[in-house]
Amino acid sequence: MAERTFIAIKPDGVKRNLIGKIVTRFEEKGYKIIGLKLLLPTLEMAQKHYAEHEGKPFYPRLINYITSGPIVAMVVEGVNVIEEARKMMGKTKPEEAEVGTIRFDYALCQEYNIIHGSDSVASAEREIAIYFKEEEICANWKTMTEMIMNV
Ligand code: IDP
Ligand code: MG
Repeated sequence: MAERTFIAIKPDGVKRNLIGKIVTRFEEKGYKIIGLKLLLPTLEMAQKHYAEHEGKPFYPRLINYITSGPIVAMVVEGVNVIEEARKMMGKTKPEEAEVGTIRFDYALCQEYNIIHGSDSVASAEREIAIYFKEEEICANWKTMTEMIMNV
């Protein structure tokens, strides 16, 4: 069954002009992008997003980082997309990420690691609601493959 996940190209990804390359990976994989926008996260958005990390030593820097410039926020739909997008991203520490993953290929360190992806159905729903209004999600259209196959 199709799932939705929240993907964000973090400020370092935008500042390094990697938007196109990263969006392309999700398009080429065959996922359906049903929400997409550039926005500057507010302090409130960042705090909600990373509430699970509040109190950890890296939390203040994480909040600074994520509010330091625009992000590209995406809602991506597909079968098993939550788990597979995390695989495409690679592990949090780029040096532990597999060759060919987004973080291995582009990230310079654990702190500035280019991309965020939800880690569960519950996180995906929660994170999508932080960054998107329901009417900003365009779910009611068919990819070319769906059109041709008449599904
Ligand atoms: P994830 O993004 O792979 O899910 P989390 O452990 O949820 O990783 O951490 C959220 C984000 O916080 C990371 O992507 C990274 O930007 C930052 N971060 C995590 N651990 C550290 C750390 O030990 N030092 C600095 N930044 C960290
Ligand atoms: Mg996480």
